[in-house]
Amino acid sequence: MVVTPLLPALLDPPDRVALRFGDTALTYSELAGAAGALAAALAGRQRVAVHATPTLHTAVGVTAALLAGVPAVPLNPKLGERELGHVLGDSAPEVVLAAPGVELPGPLAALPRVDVDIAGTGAVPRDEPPPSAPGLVIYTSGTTGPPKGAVLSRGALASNVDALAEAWEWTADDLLAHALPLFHVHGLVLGVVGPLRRGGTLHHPGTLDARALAAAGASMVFGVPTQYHRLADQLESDPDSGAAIGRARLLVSGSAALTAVDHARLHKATGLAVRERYGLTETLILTAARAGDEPEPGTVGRPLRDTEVRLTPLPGEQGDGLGAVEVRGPGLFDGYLNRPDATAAAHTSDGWFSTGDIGRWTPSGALALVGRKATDLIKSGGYKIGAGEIENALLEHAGVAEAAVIGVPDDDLGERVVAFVVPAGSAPGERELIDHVAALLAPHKRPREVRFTDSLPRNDMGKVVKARLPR
Ligand code: MCA
Ligand code: AMP
Repeated sequence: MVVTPLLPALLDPPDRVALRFGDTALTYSELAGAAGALAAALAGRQRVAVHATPTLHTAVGVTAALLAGVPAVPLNPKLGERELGHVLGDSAPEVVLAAPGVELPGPLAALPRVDVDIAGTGAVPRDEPPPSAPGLVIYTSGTTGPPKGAVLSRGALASNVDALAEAWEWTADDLLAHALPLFHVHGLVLGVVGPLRRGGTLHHPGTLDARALAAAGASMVFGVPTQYHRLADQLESDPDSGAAIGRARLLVSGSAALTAVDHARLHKATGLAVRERYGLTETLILTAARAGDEPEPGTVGRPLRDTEVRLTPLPGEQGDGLGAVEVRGPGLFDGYLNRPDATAAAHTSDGWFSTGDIGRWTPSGALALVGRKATDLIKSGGYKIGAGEIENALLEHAGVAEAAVIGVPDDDLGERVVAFVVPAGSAPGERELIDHVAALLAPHKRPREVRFTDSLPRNDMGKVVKARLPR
């Protein structure tokens, strides 16, 4: 069977920059050489971990794994020891890809290491696995327990970025700029696989700074709302950068809701209306505001080609148009690694994936998200954070008798993590508890604030009622 390549531009390299990180760039020929050489070193492996710093090395490493047909597990380089131990135990990679000279944390350092040589020269393999083969395993938080690895097939990656290309009229001529982390769908699938599959260019300036972005000359920009919020702040005193950024075709926001205030501020500064798109790690992107549509702030656009989205009325709330967002389509994951129980629980009895989000349709056919079913999921800076994971970490501290973690509205982060703690005996210091969580989990999961209390509000069954905690 002839398999259509996932990254055709690497087989017939155009004369163009493929990847630029800061001041270092690789053309398509150079990328084909470096990733081809690395792919040869990976051939035949079952799974490979990638120490996913926001660098050219990570993009080359993941590209090589995709060329070699070896599923890649991109790892947040700042994972705490508990989380890293879990992810490595669960995904069992045979080797780790890392930039030369970079020191790896304990359990990762124990794996056989392959350094990413961005100057390598090798041939791109001509054979690749079928679209049904796994391409990436991306870890995502749930409400309780440790993160789960979502297995994304090569076909899901290809069809999703192709559907987005159609929605955004995305071509090889586009220069995409973003400063996203490379261990999540947003930065890695949309932000790296996306431009490489088109044969276009990615520029990663490190941060979504107004001047750096203005200098990039991007035609498309991707970011999370926290980045756009900070950009809007900068542009208030930098109209020249606003005008330069406004020469882009599209500013796209996702991973969390962009506020109407930031929509308006960015429109004023750049002349562009930000387009939102919506998705999950498990589903890839589901809906998007099209390039040709006038975006409606507060909505996340229409379903992508071949993606079905339905709203199932919530129990006891029929008739108001609100419903649980459930989906089917070619971008959906194959399941959570080693977790058939969790995979089954995430689907309805008739096989649709339950996103956990609540939405309604607008008269124009766009989806508006109005909330989430679980109060135990927090979105901070665009990162999904399970409250249970932080509560468990807090409870491991001798000074904590009870803990409840919530997301509190925050202008910059969307939500910020706040922990309510009933101390065991004399209260430990707030800093001590924050540092305790930071040692076990990724830094973005640590509470920004700890509030000590005598008791937590509980219902008759003894369950904590988070809605009664002061926000
Ligand atoms: C945090 N810090 C703290 C505390 N809390 N330090 C002390 N005490 C605390 N309580 C640390 C942080 O860990 C960080 O440290 C530093 O303070 C600054 O924090 P902050 O300003 O919040 O973060 P930032 O480093 O400036 O990053 C903001 C960010 C980031 C760039 C918006 O949150 C980000 O990259 N978000 C993107 C998330 C994303 O890609 N989501 C996609 C998944 P240190 O510097 O040491 O770390 S969703 C997805 O893929 C789906 C499909 C979708 O729809 O896209
Ligand atoms: P993750 O599991 O980290 O991929 O996060 C997926 C969640 O991010 C979704 O279930 C939504 O709650 C949220 N999300 C993604 N994009 C948007 C958006 N444009 N607006 C609001 N929420 C979003």
